[in-house]
Amino acid sequence: MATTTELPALDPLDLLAIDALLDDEERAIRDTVRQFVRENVLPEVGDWFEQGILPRELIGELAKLGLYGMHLHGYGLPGASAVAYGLTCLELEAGDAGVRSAVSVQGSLAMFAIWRWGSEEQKGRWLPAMHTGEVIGCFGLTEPDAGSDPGAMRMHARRDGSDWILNGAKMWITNGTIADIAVVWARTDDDAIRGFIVEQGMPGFSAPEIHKKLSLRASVTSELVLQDVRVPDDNLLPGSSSLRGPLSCLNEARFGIVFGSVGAARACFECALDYAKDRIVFGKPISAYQLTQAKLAEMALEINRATLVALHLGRMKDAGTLRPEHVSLGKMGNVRGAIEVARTARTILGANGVTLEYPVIRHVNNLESVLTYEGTHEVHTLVVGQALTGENAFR
Ligand code: TGC
Ligand code: FAD
Repeated sequence: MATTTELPALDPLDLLAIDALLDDEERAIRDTVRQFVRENVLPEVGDWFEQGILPRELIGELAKLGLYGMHLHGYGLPGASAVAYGLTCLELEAGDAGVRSAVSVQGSLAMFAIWRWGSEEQKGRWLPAMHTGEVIGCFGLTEPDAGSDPGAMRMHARRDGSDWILNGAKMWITNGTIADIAVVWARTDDDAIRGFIVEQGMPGFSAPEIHKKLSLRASVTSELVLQDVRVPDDNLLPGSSSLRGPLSCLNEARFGIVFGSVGAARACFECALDYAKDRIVFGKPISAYQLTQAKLAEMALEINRATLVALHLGRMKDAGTLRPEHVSLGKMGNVRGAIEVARTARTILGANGVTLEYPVIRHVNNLESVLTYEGTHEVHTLVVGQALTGENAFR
């Protein structure tokens, strides 16, 4: 083994030198997004969170960077690797989960649904415009009475000549109010579950914003209300007729969260480490106390573990060997770990841990949504449990 004097210096923010496992292109994309977040998100995101807004201009800036649908190919889309997309999610969520959500929902949910299950005509019409941010999409699966169990959905689509008539409501839909199109999943009379592209302005369709959230405040969350909305058959996604359709899209967005949650954890760790070195209590920086060092060591351990898991899953996705069960394991572990890191960071900051002057409480609150959306911790636990035992314990 080389002596420590021959080895490169330790980087506290990359203790295991995981950076060396990335290639030049992955590093370049990561650095570009990190710089963007430093310049365009971090200076203002505390105010956005306080005001409960996500500025429209930011949505345009993310498009200019080419992030919407960046991991999809064809139709003028970049076709970046899964790892590059994951690192992008990580850097965006180091800014704020709401910003990562904007990119996840557009690229991994709305665009992916059309890319995977749409007709050639739909793909050509919508995907290029969604990549440039000209068209914003949302993804409506959850309903007031059907969240973890989307098979219980009540949204109904009935055939009427060459059209469909949709009735029902979706709940907790990211970007609903600002979206130009909504991918809405509905049950048809043959008991199939099908996806429809519902366009803003179609009579009977409204998307009121949900207020009073104390989490993911820098993100628009909405209800989708459909009352006798007439949708032409051309807007039916022809490729999917069961829950497999929407669930396949969730795999994509969940994958982004496996990486994204590491970003939130890293941001909290970085803040807590700096704070601990500067904060003098009982005559010494709190970083000099064993209890603080134990907290920092546990945080570093978790972040390095979670980064390696994310990278491993990313490599598997690029190799075509990633299964939904792998994504569930990654989402479960990395979001839980990020919450532990964020809450520990909050304790290191003392009272400053509860103000938006620092990023930590924002991430703590955001991670409560991340724990719940894209499949709750319990749902992923049962997916993994079923993979281990062969027993379905959902029902
Ligand atoms: P089940 O009978 O197991 O399966 C029905 C059909 O779906 C297939 N399938 C999958 N296909 C692809 N990927 C997956 N992960 C799949 N899981 C199941 C399955 O093979 C079957 O196919 P087929 O061809 O035989 O019809 O379905 P179930 O009703 O028992 O439900 C299973 C369960 C509970 C795991 C699933 O429904 C689930 O994942 N529930 C959680 C719902 C959820 O995650 N919702 C998220 C909404 S979107 C969101 O939160 C966006 S947040 C904003 C952001 O991302 O930033
Ligand atoms: P429920 O399903 O009612 O679950 C309540 C509790 O019961 C949870 O703890 C759950 O884990 C537990 N539970 C459920 N089933 C079982 C079981 N079998 N065994 C043990 N425990 C169980 N949805 C979309 O479609 N599109 C979006 O863009 C979107 N964006 C969102 C943005 C935000 C900010 C939030 C908070 C949510 C968003 N969602 C979106 C909705 C999200 O996906 C759902 O909230 C989530 O799937 C859980 O559904 P629920 O809230 O109805 O909880």
